[in-house]
Amino acid sequence: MTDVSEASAPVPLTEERRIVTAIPGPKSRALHERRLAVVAAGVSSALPVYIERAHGAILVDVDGNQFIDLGAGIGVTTIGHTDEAVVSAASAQLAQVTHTAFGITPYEPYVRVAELLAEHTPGDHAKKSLLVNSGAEAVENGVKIARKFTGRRGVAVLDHAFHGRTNLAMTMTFKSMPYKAGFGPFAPEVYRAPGSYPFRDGLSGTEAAAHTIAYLEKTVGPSDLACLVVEPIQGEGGFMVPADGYLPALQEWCSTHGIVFIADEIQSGMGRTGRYFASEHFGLVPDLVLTAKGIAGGLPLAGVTGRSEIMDAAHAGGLGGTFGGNPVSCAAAIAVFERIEQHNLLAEAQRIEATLKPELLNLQQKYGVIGDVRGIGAMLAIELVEPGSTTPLPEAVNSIVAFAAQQGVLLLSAGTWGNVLRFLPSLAISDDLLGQAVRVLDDALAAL
Ligand code: PLZ
Repeated sequence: MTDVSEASAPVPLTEERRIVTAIPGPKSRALHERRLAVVAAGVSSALPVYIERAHGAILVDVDGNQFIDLGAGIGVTTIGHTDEAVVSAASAQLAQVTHTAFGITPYEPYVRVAELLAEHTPGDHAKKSLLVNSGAEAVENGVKIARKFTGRRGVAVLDHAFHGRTNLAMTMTFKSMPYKAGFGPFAPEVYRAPGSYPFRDGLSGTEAAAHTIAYLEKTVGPSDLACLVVEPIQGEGGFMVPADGYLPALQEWCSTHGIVFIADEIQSGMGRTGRYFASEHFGLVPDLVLTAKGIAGGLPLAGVTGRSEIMDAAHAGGLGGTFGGNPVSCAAAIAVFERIEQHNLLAEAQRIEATLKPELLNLQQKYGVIGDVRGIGAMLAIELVEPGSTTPLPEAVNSIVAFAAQQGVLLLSAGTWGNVLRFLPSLAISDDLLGQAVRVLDDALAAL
């Protein structure tokens, strides 16, 4: 090991939940005062406890409180916070070469990440990749490449989608508040169709797909569509697992009409659901796969990976960016792939589902407000409604999130109506910590 990685090696934390002050504690409150003076109001924080350290599935704040992290930085630290392999690979790369701009002078780690993405994304066809910095940038580039390849302009997306916050990605995102309100004008040529939301629409996959397709055929027509962009399991929208057969029917329609089928696997990918990509659960082989979040263990990196003939449609120099595929992020990503293989982390996602889902189903028996329990692997959710109805209960979600925070459990909400609690822990979380989190959730539900 180099001096650098030794200096930055994390001191082991105790794997425990521990609350020693009011939440937020005095140091967090003081930091929050400073922040309010200088950080734009539009940037908000769900839980304003300021984090000083993190490891595995534990966050430690500046006041010494320790939280069980069921959010993993919105599905980013999938293999755990400050994973040793990621820290040492990134530290070594940082000391070796931090930046050259791949578009000026290239380096090996970018090539290696592209090889790993080609190997692990669905399908055996020849694949190529572009690396960028964020999920939104991957979305923008996926659309850009699909347009260039097809010579068409239309972009189809689904109800409840989330694709990012840049102008095109924001346009493709469903929800107005907080993502879009007042931020127009929006990008042209984006067409939104109904999707599959079994809890709310009660449709089979075939029926829901027929709706989506009929809607797009009437409103835009397939010959004007460059691409259809779907999250195989919608993330911010509320972890909806589409009905059986829905996604394959969409993919088939796309391939019949020469529409590029793009899977936004930014939240659902990189092992989160117990397969490398959620597309695999549905038998999909997308033309392009978008990755970000979990790919680099917490460092900013995102990718567009897909059929070589589509990816190569863009002329030399047509794709790029200053920081895209940064060497330190690439080194971290290589370590993430190795870690998933060496520690059989896909099985850990299955373990988390096997531990957590039955507990959530038990809670559903006990509390009528849990209308639906859904998800795959370490991407699970409950939807809270007025008992016996589908009327959303966002206030209940807010109270549970606040209650859990006081008890040292960080829970994230989601959903178009803000009435979904999502569980997306790191795959490193122990069954013991999960059990503690469930007991806190039980108490929070009882306290409603
Ligand atoms: N596509 C499916 O989940 C990011 C958003 C957090 P970026 N989701 C978390 C927030 O409040 O902005 C996301 C996603 C899917 C695209 C994105 C966008 O990825 O890396 O945040 O740009």
